[in-house]
Amino acid sequence: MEKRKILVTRPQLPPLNEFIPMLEDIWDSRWLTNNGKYHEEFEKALAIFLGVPYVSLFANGTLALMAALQCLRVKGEVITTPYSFVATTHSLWWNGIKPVFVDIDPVYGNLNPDLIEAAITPETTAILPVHVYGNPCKVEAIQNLADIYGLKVIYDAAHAFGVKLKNSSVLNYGDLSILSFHATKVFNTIEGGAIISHDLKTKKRIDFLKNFGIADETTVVAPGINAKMNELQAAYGMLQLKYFDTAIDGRKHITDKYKEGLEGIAGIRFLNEATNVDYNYSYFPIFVDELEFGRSRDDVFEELKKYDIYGRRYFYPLISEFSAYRGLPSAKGLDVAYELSRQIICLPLYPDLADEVVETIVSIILEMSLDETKKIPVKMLHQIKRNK
Ligand code: T4K
Repeated sequence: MEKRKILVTRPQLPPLNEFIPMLEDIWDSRWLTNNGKYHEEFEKALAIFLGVPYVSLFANGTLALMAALQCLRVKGEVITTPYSFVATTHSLWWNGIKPVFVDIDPVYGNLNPDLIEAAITPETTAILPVHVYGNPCKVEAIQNLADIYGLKVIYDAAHAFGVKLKNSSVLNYGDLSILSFHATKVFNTIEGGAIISHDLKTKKRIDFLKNFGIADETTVVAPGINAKMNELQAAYGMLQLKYFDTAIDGRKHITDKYKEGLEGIAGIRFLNEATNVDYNYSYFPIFVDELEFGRSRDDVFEELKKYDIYGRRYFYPLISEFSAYRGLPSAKGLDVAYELSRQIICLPLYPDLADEVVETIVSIILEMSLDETKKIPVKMLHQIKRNK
């Protein structure tokens, strides 16, 4: 077993010897940011790689979310999910938009389209769903509602780099999609992000917005922000693209190994793959059903820590439980999201994670499921739950 701590993820880096000549080139050119040559090259290469019409690079995914909302002039209320990273809802807050939380589906944890209609008011202007763990949302149902009610759809696709639905990029759905290239993501540029748009006019507007709204030396067309990706990140991103497919193969291997090991353990659920989706294997979430497993999610989380293995409870607590949002009327009654957030652990997953580590994790969980002496009798757990 590896000696160092096993964290939920470990960033994939390109070979240093391939990066150094690019750094030398940047040093020579003295062109560091503001639409340099690597930026141009990376934007075009990404659009082809992902199979999308237009890419606008960003300094990070959060700024991309904020700019996407600005670009479409989204205001009033936006329907969104409480089961995500806080940046999703923070982007609304920074735009002066009221988040309206809607509960999620119990299997994949994505916004439940069946509950959206009831949350629409005359103030609603958009829907901001998240493809959680890279699992595609019910995009057609969401688009149907958006069409009927005249709403924009912006996908937070921070986890969905490279994911395809029916052989086409999942980023092609909705009005805009945003990506994150943070160090912890399946594809990273250290920090970074992008907006995917479907026409050149929209891309141009996004590009103005991320550069202070500057259209040319004497024209500012909008109160933009500085959200540009620099040349070092873009060059690094070009290299990362070369190794993406191999990284996905490594991730799939680890995922399959987890599934094989955990299959059949009562009370441990993992996500099954749909046949019409090409996955990126960005996370390996498991859901611990305390009643069935006999031990809680936190028991598993703590037990793994004893072996220096650090899963992460993405996403616990819910965004709607944080002080900024818990006073909102929609922060209540999110029963499915609440339940999943108490069951979730994302197990360590990265391309070069050793097989023995996966085997160790599986055996720790298996052992816990068999540990009758420490198990709380199921009957008593039912009692505790009812009394809550
Ligand atoms: N929307 C969604 C749905 C998102 O998940 C995110 C980001 C965003 C929007 C916003 O995109 P960005 O603005 O970030 O581009 C991490 C990431 O910082 C965050 O990007 C990500 N979601 C979120 C799900 O995870 P933390 O607070 O868990 O990060 P941290 O520092 O605890 O790192 C996680 C693990 O990775 C640790 O075990 C350490 C390890 N790690 C981390 C870094 C930075 C490394 O081994 N090396 C590293 O360089 O948020």
